[in-house]
Amino acid sequence: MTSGLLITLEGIEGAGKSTVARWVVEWLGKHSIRAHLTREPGGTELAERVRRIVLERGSETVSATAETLLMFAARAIHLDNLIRPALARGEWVVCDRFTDATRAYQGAARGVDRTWIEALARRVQGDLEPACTLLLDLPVPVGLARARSRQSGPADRFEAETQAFFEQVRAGYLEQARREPRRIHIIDAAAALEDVQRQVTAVLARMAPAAEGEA
Ligand code: Z5A
Repeated sequence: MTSGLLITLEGIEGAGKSTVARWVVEWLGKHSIRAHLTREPGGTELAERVRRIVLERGSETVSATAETLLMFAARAIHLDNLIRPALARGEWVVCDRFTDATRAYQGAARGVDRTWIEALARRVQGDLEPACTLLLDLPVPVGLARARSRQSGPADRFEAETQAFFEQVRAGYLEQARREPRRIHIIDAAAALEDVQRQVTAVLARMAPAAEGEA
């Protein structure tokens, strides 16, 4: 049996990752590819508990170092219990955020040392890398307006961040895409959803042999 592929979606808040991730799983299903939809931080019962710790705005300080370690702790649990077993069964995994989010949020925006992030990534992931990453890119005010129009309840630790913070996140993602142009595909996420889906189809069709000719 051949092993499955890991596809990740990245972008700032409100870029449309969750919407597009659901659509990607449906698209793969129509092409006879079984895919799991999951997210980070989270994805398993235990990793979702870590997610709650890292997102909630409590009274104690959570340093950028602690935040980075929590992201990788959740990722290690997620990899061991969901991602690696699924890939070993030959299934695909569509993951809403992965290590590029740590590079962008903790690295580019919070200033955590990049070498340390890469060392943790190697330790936690080994040689596992996404086969393809869809970077949903759009101007920060557009993403924040989308996210805030839909937000219910109090803002979490990231939702409470400033526009300047998200500009650094976006710049961090675009820098990573320049470093890895073969893996990271920039999608114009400011476009209407049908156009975003068309751009994503062009990428997926190159990965899913059954869908050749559809792009
Ligand atoms: N984080 C981190 O710091 N380090 C890490 O390593 C990881 C994560 C893994 C939780 O992530 C936080 O964790 C995240 C970074 C941090 N915080 N932030 N920011 P999350 O993914 O759960 O949270 P999020 O980015 O805030 O998700 P989101 O706001 O739900 O954004 P989204 O998934 O990209 O958007 P969406 O829900 O699909 O769409 C938003 C709205 O726009 C919705 O009403 C859609 O119907 C609409 N939409 C979507 N596409 C379109 C188009 N094309 N046109 C018009 N409207 C659209």
